[in-house]
Amino acid sequence: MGLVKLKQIVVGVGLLTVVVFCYTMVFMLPKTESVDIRGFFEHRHDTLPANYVKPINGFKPAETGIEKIPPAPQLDQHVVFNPKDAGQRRQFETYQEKHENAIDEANQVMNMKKKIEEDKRKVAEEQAKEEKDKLMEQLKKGSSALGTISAYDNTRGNPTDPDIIEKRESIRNMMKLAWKGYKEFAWGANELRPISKSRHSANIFGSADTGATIVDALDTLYIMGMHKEFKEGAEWVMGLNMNSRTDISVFEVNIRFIGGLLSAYFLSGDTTLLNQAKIITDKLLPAFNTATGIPYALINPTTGNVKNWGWASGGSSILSEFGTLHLEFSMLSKATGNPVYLEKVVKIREFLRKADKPNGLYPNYINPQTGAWGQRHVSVGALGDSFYEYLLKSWVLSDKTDVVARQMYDEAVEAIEKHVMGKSPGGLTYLGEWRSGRLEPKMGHLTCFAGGMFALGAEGSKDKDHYMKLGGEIAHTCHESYDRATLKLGPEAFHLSGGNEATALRANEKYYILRPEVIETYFYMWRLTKDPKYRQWGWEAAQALEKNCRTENGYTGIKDVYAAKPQYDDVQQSFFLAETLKYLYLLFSDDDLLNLNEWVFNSEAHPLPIIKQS
Ligand code: DMJ
Repeated sequence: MGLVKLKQIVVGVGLLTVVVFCYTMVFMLPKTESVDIRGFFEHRHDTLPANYVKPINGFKPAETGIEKIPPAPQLDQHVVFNPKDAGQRRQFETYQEKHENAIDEANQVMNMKKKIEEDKRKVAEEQAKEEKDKLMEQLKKGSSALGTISAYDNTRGNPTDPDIIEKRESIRNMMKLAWKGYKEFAWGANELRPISKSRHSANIFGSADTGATIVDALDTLYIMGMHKEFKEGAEWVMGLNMNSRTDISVFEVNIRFIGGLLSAYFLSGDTTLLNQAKIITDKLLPAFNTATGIPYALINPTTGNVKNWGWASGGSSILSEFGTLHLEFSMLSKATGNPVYLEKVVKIREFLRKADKPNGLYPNYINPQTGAWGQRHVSVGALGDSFYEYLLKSWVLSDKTDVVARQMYDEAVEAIEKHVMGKSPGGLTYLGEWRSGRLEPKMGHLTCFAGGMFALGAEGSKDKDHYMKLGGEIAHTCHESYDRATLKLGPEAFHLSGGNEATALRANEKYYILRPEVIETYFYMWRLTKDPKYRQWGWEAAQALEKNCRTENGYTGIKDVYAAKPQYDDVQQSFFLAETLKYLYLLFSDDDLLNLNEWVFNSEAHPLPIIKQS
């Protein structure tokens, strides 16, 4: 069918070429002594009055008193048309005939063009349909190696305290607005611009419309009981094709898409979501073909070409990216029964375990072919963060059987405490940026997730109280960064020295892009300590979001948390729906909703079930 249409297009293009040629030839006819027939193309006259004066080049309109014709452009030679002159009349009629023929031909060209466009559209539609049908077939095939998963009961964890019920309901309403705006103005795009009411994407997602917000939001919609919205999102996902013609980020696709689809599968029991996760993961696999097994950061899913970010130290891969795959890949192997995904991440882990580590620390950059570390920069924030998170969570997800991961986590945290952690003059505990032995007293918003991580890792550590305390201290520092800002939302980065404690200094540190990390830490601290201040702090953040980031059609980031009034960045990040709102909602739910003894949240807050070993 596709071939027949292709032939039609070729014939069409041929015909179009002939017609355009004829048409051009008419235009190229030589100008006669007195008449330029090109003028005919500008005015069409079906009936001529007896004393009609043709306004064509070379004829000067006569003032007849009966009809005034707009004057033709002034030329050197002017001829008054005399309708009684048979010769002139014949000449005129010949031109008129040519004119009409040319118009007919022009119409034919237009029709032909329309037809070609129409045919092209049909071919594209058929191709898309064929691809979608093929995808649907694949999605329906293959059952889960875990057997039937029954749908999760989202009504668990309903609070009973009327104040908490009300707060939880307002978080749900925030989700409703975020989803509604996205659906209305950016459906299928990666993200929404709520103010300009338009579509947004970032380079991490590549060139295609891959609905990052839909995939990221599915599980949040599910647990909030927004079933109609979940269904429309899940249906859209059935047609999702990672067919970008430019590079996509292996890490981002993993945490948002593969993680999001796996979660939605485990909550709803819909196997097509699992199969979609598998199809997308398979597209990433060429990135892992390196000497060390450490993947490249970027892959073009159309060509299979791979590379690293141009800015990453000497062509390195990044720790927080290749170190944040273990949960999803190991779960995918469990659910599909195919070991290939687990093999990939175990190889990465083994390489890192055996590598020489300066002061027991993991630098952020490594060359995936030589295995050599790049710049000696260590961070528990940007470029490092979720690597540490995934060591701990791999152990939790494996029902505490992955002891290698736990040991690597414990050793890494010990080194972090020794070299990357500091106390500000005002007594705030922070995690800074370590560069070749020097600790910079500056902490990123991203680093604030670590409060929750320390608290989660306390159980099973050598000193539970110590790590719970550390979690609380990081939560406190990060809360200070919110509290000291005019708009009560935290900056992207803040300093902890010289009278600038927990505040940003430079303009490029002052923005807030709806990030979740601080609220994530409040959530873990609340679940693990039950200290009401964490709910209080979470509520303060929710109110600040309502006041400063809410717009008529969704939520936006802001450019300066110290400004008197918010200036919008006009982007509703997909992680706002995946993480920020989910952690807020869970903060005001009882522990039974996604209980931490049963579920592990990936780096994008997508819950994966702990598969019990006995
Ligand atoms: C999220 O996409 C993930 O949490 C990631 O690991 C880093 N941070 C962003 C949100 O801030």
